[in-house]
Amino acid sequence: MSVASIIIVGVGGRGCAALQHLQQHSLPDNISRIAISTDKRALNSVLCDNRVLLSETIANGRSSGGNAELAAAAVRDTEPALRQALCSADVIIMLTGLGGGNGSGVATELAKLAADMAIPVLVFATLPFNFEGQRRALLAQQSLLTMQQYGAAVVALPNDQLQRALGAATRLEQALDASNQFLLVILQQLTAMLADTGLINMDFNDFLSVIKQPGLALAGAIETEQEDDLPAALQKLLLNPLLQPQQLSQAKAALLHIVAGKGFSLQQFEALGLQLAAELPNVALLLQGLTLQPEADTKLKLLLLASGISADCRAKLLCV
Ligand SMILES: Nc1nc2c(ncn2[C@@H]2O[C@H](COP(=O)(O)OP(=O)(O)OP(=O)(O)O)[C@@H](O)[C@H]2O)c(=O)[nH]1
Ligand SMILES: [Mg+2]
Repeated sequence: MSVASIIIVGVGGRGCAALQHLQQHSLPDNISRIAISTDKRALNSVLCDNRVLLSETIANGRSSGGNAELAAAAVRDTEPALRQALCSADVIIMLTGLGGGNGSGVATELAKLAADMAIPVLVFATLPFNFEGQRRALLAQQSLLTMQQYGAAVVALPNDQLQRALGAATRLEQALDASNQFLLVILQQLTAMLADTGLINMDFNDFLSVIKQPGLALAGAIETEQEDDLPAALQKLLLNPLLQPQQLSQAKAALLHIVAGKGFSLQQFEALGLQLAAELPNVALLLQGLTLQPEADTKLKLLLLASGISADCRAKLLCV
């Protein structure tokens, strides 16, 4: 059995910032990190395994200046190098901020290219703050839909929810850190789940079954110290505004992965499954896995990935 190759791609300014945050933390060996942008400075600010500078002829090594079409043209002009950089991937996890030129133009073109290369894609995409205006919001919405049309599972993370989650007085830097941290914990748990053999194993094909559902996806992860607190932790995870809890009930597929100590009981396993199932009345595929905690790690962990959120629900999401 070969280890799946996971490429995490940071696209545009937001994607590069998220990649840089990940760089400060360890991830399993089968993960490689690639930064992709028209903007040389943004690329050079990231420590990663590979960088692809998109068409210098079109963008002169600078940002797209909010021009998604220019950024998309730069992707097309750089296609051979992108194919080369991505061809070893069994899955691409894309991090980006929609509404900007690179974020929207590049992410959508990459979703198209990946579909052509038959590589599944999971996208974590921020949506612009309200104050950034209607134009960016519309562009972001279009990009969300386009990526889904190319078959990508897209987790939308509206930046406005950061205020709801953290409080209005939160410093901007803190809010952006929290958004990076939210991604980091999900990606750490997801990549560990795929790398480790669990007691009730959740493998790459389980993961693919969930992300191949058409529609929007949701993701969240949480860590706690106490086994008794797992139901409370699941509840807290479900209520995180960044997880878009109001959309969860539409999900058609979901996976819940638990990392717990040797004392974790069958009853606790079942209770968590029932607790989640109650939130997912439309789910047709619910996968639940368990990995026993490594000795050196005392944390209990929960990871939730849900997908197949319908077009109806998409419309609501775009209005929040
Ligand atoms: N949460 C979060 N959102 C960000 C961050 N940086 C940018 N964004 C969001 O992402 C959107 C796109 O911004 P950038 O990533 O800077 O733009 P870009 O993709 O580089 O596009 P161009 O510079 O126009 O080519 C913005 O409108 C913000 O809403 C960040 O560090 N954290
Ligand atoms: Mg930029």
